[in-house]
Amino acid sequence: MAEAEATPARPRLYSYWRSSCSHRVRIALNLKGVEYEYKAVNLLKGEQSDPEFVKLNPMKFVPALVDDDEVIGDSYAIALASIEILAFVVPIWPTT
Ligand SMILES: N[C@@H](CCC(=O)N[C@@H](CS)C(=O)NCC(=O)O)C(=O)O
Repeated sequence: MAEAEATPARPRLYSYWRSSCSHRVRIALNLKGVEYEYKAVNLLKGEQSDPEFVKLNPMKFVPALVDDDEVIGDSYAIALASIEILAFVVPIWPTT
């Protein structure tokens, strides 16, 4: 009997709906078809200072993308990583 294939863990995106930096990342990830788990960090409630979040991103900013034990804590870096590092199907930039 074939072993069940393990579902690869999706990256977790720590984000806040009013954050323009987070908008940028959500647009990039969605354009690239990257499935991710959305984790809301309510900046108005100060959740960026929660010790658990600070362990992930000591800069206390959203967005932060967590994939396994790697954390990218800057929206431009996440957008670039989504283009260059992860295996994507749809190119984000025009090719011609
Ligand atoms: N250069 C960073 C800036 C991130 C940033 O400024 N995030 C804001 C929301 S757009 C934030 O988390 N602010 C939390 C705070 O000011 O306490 C990026 O582009 O990701």
